[in-house]
Amino acid sequence: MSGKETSRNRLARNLGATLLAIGTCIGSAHAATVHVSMTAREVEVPIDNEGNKKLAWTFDGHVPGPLVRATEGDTIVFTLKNDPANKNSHSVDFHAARTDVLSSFGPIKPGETKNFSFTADHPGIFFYHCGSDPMIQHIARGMYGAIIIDPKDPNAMPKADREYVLIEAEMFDNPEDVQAMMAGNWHRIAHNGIPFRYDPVHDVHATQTLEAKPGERVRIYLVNAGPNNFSGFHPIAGIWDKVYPSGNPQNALSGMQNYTVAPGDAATFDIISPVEGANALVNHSLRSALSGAIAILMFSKTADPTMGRGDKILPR
Ligand SMILES: [Cu+2]
Repeated sequence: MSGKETSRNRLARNLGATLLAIGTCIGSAHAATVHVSMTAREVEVPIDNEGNKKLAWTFDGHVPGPLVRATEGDTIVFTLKNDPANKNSHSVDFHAARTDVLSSFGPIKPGETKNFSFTADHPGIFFYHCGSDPMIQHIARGMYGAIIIDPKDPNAMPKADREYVLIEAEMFDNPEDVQAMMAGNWHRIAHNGIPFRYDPVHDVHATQTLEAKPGERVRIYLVNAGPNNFSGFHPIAGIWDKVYPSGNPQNALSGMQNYTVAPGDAATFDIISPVEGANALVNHSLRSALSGAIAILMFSKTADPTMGRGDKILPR
């Protein structure tokens, strides 16, 4: 009798442990720890398609900074180093994080390093930037980037055939002139650091377009770095099949001609072309478009298979 109870208890205990293990496994099946490290660097970067350079403040020496990607539920462990050769304090502010602003986002001096971590609780496309004073200048000089948090449910959104990140940002001829930034007196608009970067129509020195095949679902992640300008994002000769404000699959809008992305905001835009030809992706505030915020998306049956995939999601 007691022997039977013992074995029944053991069975129950084992079953309980198994169920607990399965539960833990389901709860963390895709959760990972993602280590991200960046170095603030004050270096010269290209400012146009001709290759002219100017001193910028950057994450890892590029404008924009690295594209960060993780999955909903992941823990992101972030390390920021401020290059000892720099002259200024720098910091990072991840819009994908819920944390303490002072300890996580506070500035560090040249030569210092800091760490913080957060869980990626919300899927979507989020802005990150330096928040050191004056923040308007740290962003205008190039300290910005994008982080994609993929939904943990792979079927939460239609599968994209190609993906492109476009970070729109104002450029100022004199990056020392904080008063011009405060007054909104920008001179050009960049996509991924350079005006007309993907538009050989308006700049003969541009060497790339965004590419896809007719019928493919192309997913554009538009991040508006600002610091001040709004972006009304429209695909000339197309319609956004879906728009997801902040990139969250629960925010789906359909059949949109234009959707406004505020400074510091981002959204996911899906487009499908039934025909070969070009769409021009513009900020339809036309001073912005004609100052650099036009990207050509070419639909052709012979589209470069590497574009919009791997390291060509943010083509440099
Ligand atoms: Cu900075």
